[in-house]
Amino acid sequence: MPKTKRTLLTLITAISLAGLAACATSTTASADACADLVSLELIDMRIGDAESVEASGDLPAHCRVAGVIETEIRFELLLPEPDDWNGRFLMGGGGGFVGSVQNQALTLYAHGGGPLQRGYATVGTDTGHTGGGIEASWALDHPERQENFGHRAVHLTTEAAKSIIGHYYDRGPDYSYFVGCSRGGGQAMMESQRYPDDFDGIVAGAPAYHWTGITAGFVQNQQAIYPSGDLDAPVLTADTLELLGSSILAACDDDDGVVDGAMTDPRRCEFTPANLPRCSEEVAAAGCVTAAQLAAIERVYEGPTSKGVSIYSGFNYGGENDPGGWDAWVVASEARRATGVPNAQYGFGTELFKYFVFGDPEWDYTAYDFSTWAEDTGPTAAILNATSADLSAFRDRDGKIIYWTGWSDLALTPEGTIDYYEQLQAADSSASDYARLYMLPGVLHCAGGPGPDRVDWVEAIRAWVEEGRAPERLVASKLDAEGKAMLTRPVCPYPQVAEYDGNGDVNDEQSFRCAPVEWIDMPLADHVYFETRPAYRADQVEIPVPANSDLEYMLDMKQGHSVSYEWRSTDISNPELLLAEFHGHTVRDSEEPGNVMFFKQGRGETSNGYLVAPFDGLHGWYFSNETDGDINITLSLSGFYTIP
Ligand SMILES: [Ca+2]
Repeated sequence: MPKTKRTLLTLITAISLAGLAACATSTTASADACADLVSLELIDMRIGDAESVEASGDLPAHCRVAGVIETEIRFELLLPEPDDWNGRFLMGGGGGFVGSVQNQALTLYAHGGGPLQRGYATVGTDTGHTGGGIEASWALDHPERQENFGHRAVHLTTEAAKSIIGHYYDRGPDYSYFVGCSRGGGQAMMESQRYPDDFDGIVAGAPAYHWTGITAGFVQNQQAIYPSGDLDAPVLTADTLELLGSSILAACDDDDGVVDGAMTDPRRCEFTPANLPRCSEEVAAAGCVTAAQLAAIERVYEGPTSKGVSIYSGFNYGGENDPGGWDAWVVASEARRATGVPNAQYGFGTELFKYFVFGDPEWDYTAYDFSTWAEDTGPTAAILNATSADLSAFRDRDGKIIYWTGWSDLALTPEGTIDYYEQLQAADSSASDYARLYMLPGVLHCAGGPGPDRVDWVEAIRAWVEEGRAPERLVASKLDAEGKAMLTRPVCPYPQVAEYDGNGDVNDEQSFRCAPVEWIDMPLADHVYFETRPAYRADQVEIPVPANSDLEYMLDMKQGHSVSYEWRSTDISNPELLLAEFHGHTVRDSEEPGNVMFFKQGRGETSNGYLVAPFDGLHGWYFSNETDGDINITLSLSGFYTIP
């Protein structure tokens, strides 16, 4: 059971709870109790409006509370009638830069029934500013708003909502949940990392958790597609997308045994853009690509770089010619170009760099070479990114978290979500006890695409938290125009995939089983390590670490190479005084700091794990022996590496 939490929003004066409790079954009484909420005063919060809303259509009667935290964090809380309340609290996230009160529990996560129909009290927030979803001028020179958007607003709204729930029902929620997709998925991850006490269960869909990495990709894609800044002259056209998408599906759709416009795992598709027909004399035309078009296409799949080093994952095959895919996110229709924001990657990428990173509305994306990307984006990353793989506090309070992403997402890279999940597993080998990932084939950003996109994530996380039923096999549906399921598929915990039995109805999930993947060589291998792959090896290394000293032991690894390891110290008097940081950095040929990435940090006498090197460089351990005695560390290694 969740513990009762102390809240920041301390009660000053409250409405008469005795009267409320006695009359809770009366609609009139609950209407009065609802209206009385406007007199509830909490520190740094005021309720502007509280009104009873009568039942209409599918929506049951409820109390709607609108309030403001501090000066400009707005929220709206919907409270079921006391007799209808299921004792639970469900917060929904928002999309893009938010900017209006949004609650994705009422929209994207209403499959299987909206929160009020199910009896949840539910809240959403505008994250502390007003504006359009792809518009960030509100952040200019406004660090408070940046922090509110980055993480504070969701947390403070959670605390405010719990306080109001406590006063309205005379008790706090038994369980609290957060669901979100896109920006909302990033909010979900931020909560798990920064405010682990807020929620018992969290669902992070297509999470925008690495803002500085993903927007680097957005801007580099736009540099390739709109190199001069002329929005009337995109390098890629609808003809290119049609050629690209149909070529990929022709090559790979039936790899999974079902021709359905989707790939079970697009990383296994052996299509190569360089093999597309080339246009003669570099004149763009339907049915072929020019050199510039090919370069732009490869940029989108390969992801952004800084000084030649990969800094974030690229996108996967899928969604090239689906409405809501490349046209909306990567390239543009003519109508969209006329708005000045040709596509959403252009909008989010340029707005983030203008208003968060550089504080310069005139910043020109065409002129930025990303060589100082890490330094330039550091302060923004500290506010917006939710990249910590340390979920120990969330785990220790019995929290559960689900991640999911559509394989055809062109907003947040599918492999970005996978990267984070693999980091979690590298940091804690039992991470799947409390964290699971689900990849949805043929699904675009949060919804849409040829693949089934409707999953009752709310019920999945509830059952896991409250009944200990870890989601082993969920079911996704695709609805027809009448809202009837026309296609169902199992949704399997990563890295399992839904495997067709070869003869059943391909539209029925019963014809599929969740099967482990037998990995074939990944596309990454073609680019990185096939030619130069070192032999598999295993070593046992003894590393003496003298008293009160530190040292590094590093392996030379290429991107995509893997290593399994276990180290154990002997002769240590107090394991808490041995600090170990498993990390990697690019090879430094000067005093430049280079790129550093931490995989696992902690104290203790032993650790083990697995790493797929995210970039070429030195990967290994920093050990700091803070005791007064010499110790020895025995390190066992196996995999693909060299010892420099
Ligand atoms: Ca297929």
